Amino acid sequence: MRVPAAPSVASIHLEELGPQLDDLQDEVLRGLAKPAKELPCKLFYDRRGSALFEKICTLDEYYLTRTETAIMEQHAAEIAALIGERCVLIEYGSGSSSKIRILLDRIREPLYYMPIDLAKDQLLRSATAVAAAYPRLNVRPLCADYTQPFVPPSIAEDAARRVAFFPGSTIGNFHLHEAEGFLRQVGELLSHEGCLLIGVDLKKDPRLLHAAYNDSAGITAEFNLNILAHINSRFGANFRLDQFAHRARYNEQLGRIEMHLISLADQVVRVGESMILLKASEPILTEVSYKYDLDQFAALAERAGLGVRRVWTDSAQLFSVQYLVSH
Ligand code: AVJ
Repeated sequence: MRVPAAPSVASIHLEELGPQLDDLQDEVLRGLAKPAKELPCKLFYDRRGSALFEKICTLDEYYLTRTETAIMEQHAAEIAALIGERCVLIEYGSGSSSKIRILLDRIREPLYYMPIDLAKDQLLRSATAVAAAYPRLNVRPLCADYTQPFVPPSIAEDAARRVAFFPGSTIGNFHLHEAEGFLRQVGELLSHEGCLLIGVDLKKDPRLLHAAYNDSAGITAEFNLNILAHINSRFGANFRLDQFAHRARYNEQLGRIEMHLISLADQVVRVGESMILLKASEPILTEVSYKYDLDQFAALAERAGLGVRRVWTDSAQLFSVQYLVSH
């Protein structure tokens, strides 16, 4: 009788580097205590939020995902040649781990893949799927908040090169000084010979940007409101979702999309042990999404000790994929 092979699911070990529930709740309360209230955008991604984000990525108005994917596919051979053989791939904010497959299909003999994400369930599911699709790859998922300083466990010291992968223009969610700090931290991790492959969204006609963050199906609005449902269930809060409205605007001066939830009434909300007072029309900032010029991003990278070696864009210059090395 044939015994079915043990599923590779069992071999996936997930490493955790915090954050603690209390740390996250403190961050939520600190943001809500500010004169201009804000919430950390990493809290969008509970199970429903991750599913809504995947849906956003398929929308006509949301040009980012399909444009980045097309750029990567078109230049996959060149990217793979730059990366070379026997590398370690470290992905920041791996989500569904779909874009990494474009690289895994082309790179010669990749040794390790370390997807890093805060959304644990999705991380384990996607890492398991990648491990099943690439049986010779060593997949080491890490549940961590990479917006905080952290040292990932050292893996594969025998690898030829460390490759950091940061797609989706998630770098745009950092304020400019934070982006510099983050890039410096990545650069230090890469050491000599390492590289960073990063997706960077570009400045463009504000009407296109407005449409991308105010889609006609209302999925982005649902995604934005869902952060409140997530906070309710995770931290024992009682936000009423029907008492808030989605707003996303492009701030041309600062070159960024600003996504807010607007309070529709004077209201009091409980978060853990704290009471939060909201006035009618008061905004809570839930996300910024910076758009860059190529020169501006190169200057930012320089300040962080990284050099831009190669830039690929689409013909309409909507989006860029960039190859950076540490000096
Ligand atoms: C994947 C985090 C970069 O800012 O465009 C999509 C998230 N927010 N629609 C972005 C998002 C609203 C997205 N990032």
